[in-house]
Amino acid sequence: MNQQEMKQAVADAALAHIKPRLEDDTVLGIGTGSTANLFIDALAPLASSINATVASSEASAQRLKSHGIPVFDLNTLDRVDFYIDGADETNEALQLIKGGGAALTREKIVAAVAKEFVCIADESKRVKTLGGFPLPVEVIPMARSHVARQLVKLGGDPVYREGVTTDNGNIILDVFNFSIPQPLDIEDKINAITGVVTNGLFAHRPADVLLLGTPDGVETIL
Ligand code: ABF
Repeated sequence: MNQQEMKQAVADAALAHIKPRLEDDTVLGIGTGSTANLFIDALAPLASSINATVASSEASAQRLKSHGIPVFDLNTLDRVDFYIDGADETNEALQLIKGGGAALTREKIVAAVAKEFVCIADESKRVKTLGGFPLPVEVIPMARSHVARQLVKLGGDPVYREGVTTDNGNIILDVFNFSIPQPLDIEDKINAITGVVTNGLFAHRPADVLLLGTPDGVETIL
């Protein structure tokens, strides 16, 4: 399987993973990105039996609605049963870097609420130590320079993502050259910088299940 086929395979595997547990009142959390898009498209044939979703981005909400799948404001729901989303990197503990698509804050909120976070990714995302992928940090615009200076003190090289405004009206700093052997600690330290909305480390709330696409098929990692 090539990378595209692996993404399709994990999207299909995620559907197979949740389908037997779908009930009339199941709430699905839906992520963002090319792998999540394949999952949204795989859901389309089930549109009439899916009664509630929340989306981690406006783009995913639009895609769901285009298939006739209802999308709700998270505040109108008391829970999310499954959250299905991709990642930019995963380590063996299923701690992730996310946010390459600039949707990290809403992704973190949906993940926080979800009972089960199912991560779908091809094997290029699996690493020993997080940080090869530049870590996205969502920042309030007026704090950009302050936050960048603090990120340098932590040892990274922050770069302003030109031309990107998040769905929340903020900017993204991508932190390059930042190996992250202790993700829990770094997640906390970056979130403690005034002006940071959140960062793309999902260490305190890792995935519960990883469906990993490999050339030989989909591996389920718990
Ligand atoms: C989202 O999609 C992001 O958190 C992550 O940045 C990205 C992964 O994208 P893709 O599936 O296109 O590789 O889940």
